[in-house]
Amino acid sequence: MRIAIVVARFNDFITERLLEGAKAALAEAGVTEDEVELLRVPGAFEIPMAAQRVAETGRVSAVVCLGCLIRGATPHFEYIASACAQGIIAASSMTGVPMSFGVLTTNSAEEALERAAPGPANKGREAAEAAIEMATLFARVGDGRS
Ligand code: INI
Repeated sequence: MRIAIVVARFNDFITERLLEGAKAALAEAGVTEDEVELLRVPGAFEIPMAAQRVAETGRVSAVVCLGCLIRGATPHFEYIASACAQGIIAASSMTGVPMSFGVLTTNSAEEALERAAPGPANKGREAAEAAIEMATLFARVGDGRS
């Protein structure tokens, strides 16, 4: 099973931890490193574009989307969070490839760190597990054309 991970560089002190959690979950599920396609993008806003592009290649069974938005001085927060979530859903609907949402939207860096800590609460791990489950489900359901 080939899986893509799209990870934002913005707030990389968090997103790299989400990436570690996602990679660990994929490895535990038997997905080898060769079967993981990693795409880095500038920020959460760009995640849906890259997710859609890699899904359109037909190479991957699911896309894990990882990012981190920390509410603060930026008025961008709501716009980017909304564009990211809606964009991922739209990209998944348009391509038929499941995409999971491992994008943190928190009030503080502390909250983000809690959700990016190693272990079962890591949201990158959770997103990877959801992606595998959905890819497995879709493989079982089929596309109705065979
Ligand atoms: N991108 C993030 O991933 N997280 C943020 O918290 C954030 N803030 O705060 O602005 C952010 N902005 C960058 C944005 O995602 C785009 O990369 C940028 O606007 C260029 O299109």
